[in-house]
Amino acid sequence: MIDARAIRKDFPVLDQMVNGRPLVYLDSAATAQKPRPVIEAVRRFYEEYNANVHRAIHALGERATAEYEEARRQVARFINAPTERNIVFTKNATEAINLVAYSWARGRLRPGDEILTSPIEHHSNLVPWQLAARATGARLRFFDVTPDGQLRLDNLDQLFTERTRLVAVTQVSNVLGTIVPLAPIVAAARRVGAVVLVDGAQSVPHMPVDVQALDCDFLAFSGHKLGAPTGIGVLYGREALLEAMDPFLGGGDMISSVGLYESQWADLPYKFEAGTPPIAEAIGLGAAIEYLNGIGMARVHAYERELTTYARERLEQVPGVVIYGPKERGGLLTFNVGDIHPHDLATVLDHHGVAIRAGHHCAQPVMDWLGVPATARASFWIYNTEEDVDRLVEALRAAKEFFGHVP
Ligand code: C6P
Repeated sequence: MIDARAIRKDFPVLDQMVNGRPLVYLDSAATAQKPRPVIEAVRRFYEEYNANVHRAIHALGERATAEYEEARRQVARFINAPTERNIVFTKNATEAINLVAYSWARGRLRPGDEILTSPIEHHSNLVPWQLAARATGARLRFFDVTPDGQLRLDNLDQLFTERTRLVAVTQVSNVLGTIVPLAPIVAAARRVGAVVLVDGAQSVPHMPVDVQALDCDFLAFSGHKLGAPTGIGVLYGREALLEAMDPFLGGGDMISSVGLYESQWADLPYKFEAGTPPIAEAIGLGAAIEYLNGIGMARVHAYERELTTYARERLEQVPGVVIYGPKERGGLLTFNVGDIHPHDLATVLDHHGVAIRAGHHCAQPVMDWLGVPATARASFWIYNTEEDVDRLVEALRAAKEFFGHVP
């Protein structure tokens, strides 16, 4: 088991008082805090070797390029991609998914083709497909959801048809915590020749993810949810697909030669990285991965499961608390307390130094499915402890009292 109390000391931002109480940060699904080695890596870049990459013929530029490319290799190893050519740096998971929606889907989907996705997706893995469907005449279809918030998998032979060209699905829901079993979905996709995109935004920071074992075609995730800076994300793509795709954005660095009317594209992955990339951010991502490797992703996952189970059991004891989603889940709990609006709840919790997220969590179809306008959400990472959960429960009881919901 990991020692969360020791880990916590690596995250300077957690060592502060908020509204007179020690901070309890339970919003890591929105963005995770950064460990000191990441902050140091970014500082070193700016203090010692800030320069543009792939361009400069000088010592600083060569070091910046080497560190940037080393970060790409670290990402490739972290998700077991065959080579670093499979790793495209983007701004975030949202941009990675949009890259596929533009560069793969637009040129390939035909009227009547089907994109299969689910009602539990984050907007980032839904809206790009709505736009692609509108542009191509393709049709969106959806997995069914079981009453406890899992994807129904016993009707895959009806869902997947000879028109299914793409399945885009999350590995972990950011609202329900559902862990989607991808193996049967990938197998069904293979039977009809569909391409599989996995939204790994809420899985890659929390569990071992191996793209070759998953056998997916694309995987998207954001650095900022795994301890890296904001502004860096990753698209993993199968090499043959990336090779066949047109560029997403045009500009510097993504070309091999340019004429007035025609250009040739750079090799993978640079074909998809137009303009000056987020250099410090990518180097920070490499440092975050190194930090997580030092802990071990299997241990991260095991620890979060234990802590989330503890949190679930504690919250279930608070009268009026309704928890949404399946029992077996990722490291988050989404809930409501009586008829207290989640925004009001989050405000009172903040007065107690406890940071949670409240709202629709960029997943309005999930709210529609739950039949509520909004929820509260507590999400956990490697630095959270049982004491944090106890503080959450204590603050919830105080909020109930404040709003007159006694007991
Ligand atoms: N979810 C949350 O609080 P970006 O914004 O591109 O870094 O990540 C988008 C995204 C995609 N898929 C899933 C499953 C996600 O959870 C997110 C981001 C945050 O739940 C911010 S809305």
